[in-house]
Amino acid sequence: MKLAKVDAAQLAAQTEPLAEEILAGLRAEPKHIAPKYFYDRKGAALFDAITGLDEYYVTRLEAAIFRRYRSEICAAIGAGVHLVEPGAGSCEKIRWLLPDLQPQLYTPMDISAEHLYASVTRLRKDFPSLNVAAQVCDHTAGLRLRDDLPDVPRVFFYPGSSIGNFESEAAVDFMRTMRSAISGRGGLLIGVDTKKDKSVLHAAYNDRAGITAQFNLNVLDHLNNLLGGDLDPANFIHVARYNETLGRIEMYLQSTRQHCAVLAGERLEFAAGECIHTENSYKYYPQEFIALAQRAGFVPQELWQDEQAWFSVMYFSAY
Ligand code: AVJ
Repeated sequence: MKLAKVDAAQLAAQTEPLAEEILAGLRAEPKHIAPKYFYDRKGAALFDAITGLDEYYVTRLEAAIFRRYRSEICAAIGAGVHLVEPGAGSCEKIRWLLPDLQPQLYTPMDISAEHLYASVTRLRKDFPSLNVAAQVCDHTAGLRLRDDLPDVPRVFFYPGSSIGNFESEAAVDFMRTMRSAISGRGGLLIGVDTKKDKSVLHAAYNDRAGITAQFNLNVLDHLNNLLGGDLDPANFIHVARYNETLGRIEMYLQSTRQHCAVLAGERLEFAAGECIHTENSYKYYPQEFIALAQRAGFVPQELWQDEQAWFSVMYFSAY
């Protein structure tokens, strides 16, 4: 099967820096920046470093679950599917399923064309018989699937508890969007972080080496580069706390002093102690998450967890 590359115009339209969106968030009260802006080249590298931290159990446990239950997971999905991975980034996690799972086609999606094509090149080298049709797409703004894709069962792969970045209602909406992109047999394989002791969560987002702090602060450099600006990371500190009521980690950049900055030609004022909300990371008990997926039209099939039930991998079918 040969599929043409994404054309340049489509690519440009989808990756255009969203100055208005970003400025609207920084004019708002409280100020906020969407977590997708963490991932410039440096941010992606910092996130990779986070996944290797002792305190960040998320990636380690998810990988262990996939190692231990790979054959069950592949059996639940079945062979010959079209696997679609929104926000695939480095395309590392699909390797957990290969070569056991024999998809007909793999569609990694990412907001960064550069990152995506580099990842796909590496993947093709290691799995030359895998059909890959990559797609540049900001999946938080809607799924754009090409219409020249084969008519085989479509299975979405959304690992890493990326779903935790959405507010719960938005998570249902996003799952509904995936659900409606499945026409026949198909499903959703998803990794979800679980509610657990507050101290464990706190440590995972406040690591001793300060990598999460660097990751959070880097968003300012990314915005400066993207839009032209002088947001100074030295004026902010990293704050991450678990909001028990809402069941989510909240990350902020807190201004340590009153100051002004310019971004995309606009003057922004920061009071001493003022926070920019940069990320939510929702945690769900499996039953809570299953209820959300059901509201999106998915049917629960399987649940795999580590021994401590700190992380969950779930498979839902579309029917
Ligand atoms: C990629 C959204 C799953 O919420 O744990 C890690 C991002 N932020 N440390 C998470 C993140 C700070 C991560 N997700």
